[in-house]
Amino acid sequence: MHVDTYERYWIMLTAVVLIVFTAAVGISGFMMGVQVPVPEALVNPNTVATDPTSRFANPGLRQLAPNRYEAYIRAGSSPWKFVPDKLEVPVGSTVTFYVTSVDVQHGFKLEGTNINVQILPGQVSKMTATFKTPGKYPFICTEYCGVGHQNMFGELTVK
Ligand SMILES: [Cu+2]
Repeated sequence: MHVDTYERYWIMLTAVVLIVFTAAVGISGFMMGVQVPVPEALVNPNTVATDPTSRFANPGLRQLAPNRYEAYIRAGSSPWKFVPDKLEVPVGSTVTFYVTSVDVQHGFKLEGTNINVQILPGQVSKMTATFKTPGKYPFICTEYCGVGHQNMFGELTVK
């Protein structure tokens, strides 16, 4: 089969670009630990803050084992804030975050980690990070959610 020289070059270039992009996705996804947030659970956003059987009714940090924590965080816009907005764990801790919204779409970005996720009402987003360096790790809402959006921030202290 005869293929024109220039056409063959373009086919080869296309193959190289495909290989480079596939490698980039593989490297970022597997080697750099990109977390694709999956809906961990579905909840009723109207009752999740008050239902006594919901972990979000009494949010905050819970220790599961030495250096192993889970953090339940509620995002909401009346008023605009994360509950709780202050967390503290010892150095070396691995923390699994469960975040949900009680009203509109919010975001949750934890500086210094690869956690950056949209927070949807009715859905629980789960992400995990290990904190080997002491310091302050601010978290913010990354999704414009109303006139008080700029007030939605908090801080995780590692010491
Ligand atoms: Cu928000």
